[in-house]
Amino acid sequence: QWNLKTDWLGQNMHFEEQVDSTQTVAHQLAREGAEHGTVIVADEQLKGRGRLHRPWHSQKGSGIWMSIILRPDIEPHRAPQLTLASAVAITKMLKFLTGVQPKIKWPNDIFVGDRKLAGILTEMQAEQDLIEYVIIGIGLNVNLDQKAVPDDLQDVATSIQLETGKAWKREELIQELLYQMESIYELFLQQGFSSIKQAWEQDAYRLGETITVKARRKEWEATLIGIHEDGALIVEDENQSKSVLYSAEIDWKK
Ligand code: BT5
Repeated sequence: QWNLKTDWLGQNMHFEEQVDSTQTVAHQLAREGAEHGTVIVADEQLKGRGRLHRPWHSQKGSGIWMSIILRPDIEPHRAPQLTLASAVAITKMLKFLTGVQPKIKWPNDIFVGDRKLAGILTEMQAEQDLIEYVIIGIGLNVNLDQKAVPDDLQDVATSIQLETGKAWKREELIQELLYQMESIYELFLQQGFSSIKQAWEQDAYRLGETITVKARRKEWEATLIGIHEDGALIVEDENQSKSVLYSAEIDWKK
């Protein structure tokens, strides 16, 4: 049914009509021992979630709502790099298949113009210095038309259909997405995050432009310089002083 091009990613695939959240299902399966590369896809989520318990709108049939269980043999502090690697896989798939020109907003958003097309939620279970599993949640709006966009997201969200003017088969997108994810994951494990840095920066949003940074309980204007070898965000303030940030929110004036 899925016609996957991967060696291992998604070879164990669970499809659900309706779930609260594919993340919750994935945590459950991972705790029960689900293998590395297990994928959960749902047609509809009733309680899709983003970071910090923000809701993720996941209407029936309108997008790819997916969670991937990984068991990487890396130090836990490197898990956020998997978010950036996944963003690169999503942009590659979009450029290759749909012609949409996506931009990555550090750390976990995919934008087209000023609207959000996709978001990534990475969750990890670790004991001391050992990762038990990582779950990569991907929410990608596919066939969401303007009428179906909820009021509070009217100026915020977009979909592949809205950008290209036609409906897309989700199976085809998932097939390519998993293929790109698998290749990038293998590169990441073999050669480290720095091997993906260039691809990330190539599609980064607002590189060299002024953005607002919220971090360390402060908020300031800075120039977006890029990312460090380990995926941290690099910004420069007006006094040419650089900051390397592992946790931050960035935004820009619309
Ligand atoms: C994210 O959070 O962007 C991560 C979203 C991950 C969703 C996937 S779907 C499969 C898996 N199962 C889950 O339950 N979750 C994952 P964050 O950066 O916190 O952004 C959340 C914000 O995005 C919300 O506060 C809204 O403003 C906006 N938003 C909500 N739904 C959206 C949608 N469908 N399209 C665009 N923006 C949306």
